Amino acid sequence: MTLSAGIVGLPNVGKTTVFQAITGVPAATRHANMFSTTAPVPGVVDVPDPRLQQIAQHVATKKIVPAQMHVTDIPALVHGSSEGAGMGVGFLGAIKESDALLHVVRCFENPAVQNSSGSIDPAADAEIVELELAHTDRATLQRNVERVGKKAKAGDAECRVQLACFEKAIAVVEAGTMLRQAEFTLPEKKLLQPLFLMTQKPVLFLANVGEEDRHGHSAHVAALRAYAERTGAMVAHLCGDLEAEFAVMTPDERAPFMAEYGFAESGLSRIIHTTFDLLGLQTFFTAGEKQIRAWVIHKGDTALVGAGTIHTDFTKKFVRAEVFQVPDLMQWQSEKALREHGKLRLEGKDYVLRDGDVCYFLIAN
Ligand SMILES: Nc1nc2c(ncn2[C@@H]2O[C@H](COP(=O)(O)OP(=O)(O)O)[C@@H](O)[C@H]2O)c(=O)[nH]1
Ligand SMILES: [Mg+2]
Repeated sequence: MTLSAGIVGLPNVGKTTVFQAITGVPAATRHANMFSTTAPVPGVVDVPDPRLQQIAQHVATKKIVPAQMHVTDIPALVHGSSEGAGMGVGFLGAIKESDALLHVVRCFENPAVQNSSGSIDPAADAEIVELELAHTDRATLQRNVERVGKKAKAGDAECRVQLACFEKAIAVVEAGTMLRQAEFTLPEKKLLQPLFLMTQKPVLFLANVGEEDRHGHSAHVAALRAYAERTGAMVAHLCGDLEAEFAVMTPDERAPFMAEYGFAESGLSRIIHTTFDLLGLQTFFTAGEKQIRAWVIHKGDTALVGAGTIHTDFTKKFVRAEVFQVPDLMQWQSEKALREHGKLRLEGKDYVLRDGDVCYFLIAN
């Protein structure tokens, strides 16, 4: 599976900067004026995972293939976007297609950068964008209530179930709650899925901090954290300006800068890993002569699902999986030694994969 995240937020909060930091694309369209991004810009990023290199120390291979994440820089939303203000909502499709939203909120002070709301107020800024998304969700739900309502009244059982579900969702939105905060049953989720509701998507707020607050201790970040807690979202801080510079450096160039600024992990890697958590995802690996590769699955997925991620055929022909963990490989240094020390386990199709499992799937001919 591929994971896709859409970057949203008010104008001039650093969305494009964060996009460039994540994708490592050198600055092209960074502007201090508003609405400089007029269409969604897609990008792809390799998911950094040091375990790939660790495996490669002991398994000879031709290439290393990291997991990938799709990221889209989406034009700014403003108050009234859902009614056509600013860039309007013509690009909402890009938001709807995203599995998760990375919502950039300005927490940096810089008088040279125009600010659409007059002052730095992270919670209020976050809310402006979220209310626009909520307005659009409500309109979508209302259209669908009308669509199924008539048939429901005429006695159509399926439409009645849909109607009840859509009305429940409208009540959530009208109570000022994000849909992601509401409990929906699995059947309800299935009914809502085709509507691509935006406030149902998991949100990671990115507090874009100034260099002086690069560890995210300011009141601005605290305010955003409080907002996120109230609304069922997560928060990560990063300094977009710094990270965008780091992103275009080689690892060797980057290391001394990161040390100087006191960073253990790049903001990019933190964001990607938090997004994985947010979406309930994890990684397993395959390792052989041809390639060492990271695969993305949901937490709780079985070996059979994992095999199916590699090739749909594998699901039909699955025999068993040989599984070991990266730290064991680091200790014993070869597959042979893992086998001898009982660290290479044989698992059936119902085995629940753990994050960091290295798997070899035996497939029937
Ligand atoms: N001081 C400071 N300026 C930033 C930071 N992030 C972005 N900016 C500046 O804010 C302006 C708008 O950034 P941009 O990424 O184009 O914002 P967007 O409209 O949300 O895409 C640019 O001039 C950036 O250099 C930051 O972390 N600190
Ligand atoms: Mg932009």
